[in-house]
Amino acid sequence: MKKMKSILKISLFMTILFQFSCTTETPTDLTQTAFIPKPVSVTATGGNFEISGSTVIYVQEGLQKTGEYLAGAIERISGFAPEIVATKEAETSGIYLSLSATSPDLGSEGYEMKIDKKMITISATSPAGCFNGIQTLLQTMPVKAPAREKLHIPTGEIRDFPEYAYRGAMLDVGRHFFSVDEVKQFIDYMAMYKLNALHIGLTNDQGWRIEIKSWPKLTEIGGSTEVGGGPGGFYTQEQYTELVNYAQERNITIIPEIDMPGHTNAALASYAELNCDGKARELYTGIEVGFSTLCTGKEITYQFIDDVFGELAALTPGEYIHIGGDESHSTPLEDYIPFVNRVQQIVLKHGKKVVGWDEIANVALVENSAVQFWDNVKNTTMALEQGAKVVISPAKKAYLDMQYDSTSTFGLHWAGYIEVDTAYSWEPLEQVPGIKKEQIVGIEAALWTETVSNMDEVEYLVFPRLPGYAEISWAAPNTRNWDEYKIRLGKQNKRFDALGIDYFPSTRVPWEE
Ligand code: TNX
Repeated sequence: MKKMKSILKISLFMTILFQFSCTTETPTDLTQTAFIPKPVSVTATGGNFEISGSTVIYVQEGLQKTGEYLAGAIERISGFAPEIVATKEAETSGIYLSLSATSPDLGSEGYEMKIDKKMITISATSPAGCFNGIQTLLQTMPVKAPAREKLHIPTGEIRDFPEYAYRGAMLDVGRHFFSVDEVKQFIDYMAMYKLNALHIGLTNDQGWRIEIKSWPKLTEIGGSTEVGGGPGGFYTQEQYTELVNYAQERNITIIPEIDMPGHTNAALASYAELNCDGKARELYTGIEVGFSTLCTGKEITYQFIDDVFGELAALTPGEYIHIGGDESHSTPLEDYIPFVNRVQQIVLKHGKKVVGWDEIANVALVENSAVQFWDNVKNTTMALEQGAKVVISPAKKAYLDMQYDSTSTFGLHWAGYIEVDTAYSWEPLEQVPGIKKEQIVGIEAALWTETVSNMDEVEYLVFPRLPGYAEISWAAPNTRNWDEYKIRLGKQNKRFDALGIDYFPSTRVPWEE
């Protein structure tokens, strides 16, 4: 009887132990991970690599920051804080970040990852490639694991590189202001999906958001409100630099836009002399477009632009400055053309390349310019004829501010409704007749913020469409297919929930139970 009891006890203990150890599944098939964007190739070898309190991250020279990023992420997930060790040798255990990759097709942002039972090696030709590999690795882990519970990474191999060099998102902080922390959050969301370009719309009719020391009223007055009449806000140059650096540490270049000659009411309200009639405009908090213009015939206008771009260029490590140029309905074409001509020269003078909305193709573009296709195929074709490159951002497909459907809470629908499948199922090469892949810099999904004023609302429009745009810019066309993608996307809901992301629960996606 006593023996019976102890057998019962042992078996009860075993059951509890078994159940306890099975609370988190141990994944063993790397090919079953719902990676977004989809890697070029994934093979599985059926085992596991364990991340525990003793896991070390070895980094080759030049990868200290990249290693710190990975260590920080692992700590947030598991509570384990991996030690980072600089190394010159090829390692045999732990996680090893290396710049020893040689395969030329990896390019500057590709990577190879080998996961076996003792070791994970991510190798690339640049820190950017390693960073991308890290994002892939993080997708094999939960967003949040029980504290100090070992993480199990399925073994296998991944080879991966992007289709397009420029993989962008745009955030309009002119219509509604978003704080430094909110923009950092946006940057983190981009980094999760290997996006590498944040185009930030720093000025618009409703607000001027970047401190310009030589023209202080731009932010004092022009930064003081936003759509709906809220308090607005702006970034000091120090804060802006903090954003630039935060982005850079995540392989993201910030492309600042100062929109002109239209979309300039905030500047025109700040300085009377920028208006042709010498009278300051009232601040504007509505959502109309096309009513404002800088005074293209006044010399002070160009002094102003020179000062603004001078200060901005000094804050910008990236190669491009975005000059806007869109919807200048109050600027006659005969004024618009010489104006954009001079603005291009000012950008060049400050050592930057020009990018602008497709309307700027009406002007003789300077060398190395890029044009952002958003609406007008004719303009974009003119840009191509001039030898410019194109960023593909068709409003009908890639505008994150378009509503999903007629019931959507936030967003506009002037370019149509963009459900999650529509957002995913299009091809950059088919947007402009005759365009060749070499003429495309990449793609960009734009979030205009007339209708959204906080991160919950931003998340509703951005998720779950952003991962799809990331896949379009990363994965080759013949590997993309909605029916297969939607399964992977459906598996992201737990991640979104764990991250506190208020996504739109589209019924077209088979969300996991
Ligand atoms: C068009 S796209 C605009 C923006 C608006 C947006 C709203 C572009 C270059 N201009 O000014 O915010 O539509 O969807």
